[in-house]
Amino acid sequence: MPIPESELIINRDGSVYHLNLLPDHISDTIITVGDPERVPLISQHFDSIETQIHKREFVTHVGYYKGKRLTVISTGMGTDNIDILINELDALVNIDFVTREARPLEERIALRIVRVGTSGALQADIPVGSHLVTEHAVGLDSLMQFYPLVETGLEVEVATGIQQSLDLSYRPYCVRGTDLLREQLGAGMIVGNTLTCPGFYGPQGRVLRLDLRQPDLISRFQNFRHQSAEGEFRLTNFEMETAGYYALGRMLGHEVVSLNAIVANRATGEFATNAEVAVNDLIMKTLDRI
Ligand code: R1P
Ligand code: URA
Repeated sequence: MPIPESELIINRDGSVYHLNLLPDHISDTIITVGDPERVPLISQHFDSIETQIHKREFVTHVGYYKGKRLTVISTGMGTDNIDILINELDALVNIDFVTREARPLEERIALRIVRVGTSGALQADIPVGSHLVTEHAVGLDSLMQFYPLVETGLEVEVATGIQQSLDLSYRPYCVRGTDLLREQLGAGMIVGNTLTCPGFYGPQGRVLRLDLRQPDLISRFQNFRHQSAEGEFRLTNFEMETAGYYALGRMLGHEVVSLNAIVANRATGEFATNAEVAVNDLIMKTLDRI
């Protein structure tokens, strides 16, 4: 059955609705960033840039790095944008835009998607300026209320434990990322478990003029532990997108990894004076490993 025009929206020039990209703009490996200004920070290292496109917060540069074709896309902030990003990227490679039919299962294309982002550390032993690769992502956002994500026993246990320790009315979701990509791109980085929050202030325990419903939210995040045969699980850092990537990547069959430059530490109260350096170093590591 063709997918109706209202569900898969294709612009007049044949590009997908929000990303504004054509199937030909998509390389096998895609680097994604939150901040649109981080896209040229990456493409400035390219041998050549063949295409630059933007719509809303989605800025895309396509080019070559040391002879390898790469697409770099910014997403803006939050898992609602990751829902758009991953569904539209998947449509670009796995749905025929003329017939509006999905590729047969045996012909599905798996993308490699590498998020290069910033994040706040929850634990005192994760220094600002360091790089952290996400093993498990826990989503406090509502995206997975709408998809049939299948979680392992351990993932459900962790998510249920976090629900109880935060006294939440809904169960968060927990997803372990793709091991191979994490080992390849995250070599030498701190391996962590990332909490994806539906906001930067209250949901990350920051108080400016509004009080929190749970004044001790940060220490609940910091003190959460889950023991299993695989060892002790703790939350290491938080940001606003990774769990959406890991969950949608699993369901659609794409390999995804989240690399994080730690710019703040909520245990020590520091913000990195060298945040730009940490982000630039992470960009160079990513480009050279990809
Ligand atoms: C908040 O400042 C933003 O920074 C982090 C968070 O996930 C959120 O998007 O990531 P990026 O630096 O990739 O945007
Ligand atoms: N991004 C976040 O979402 N939180 C932080 O503390 C730092 C970066």
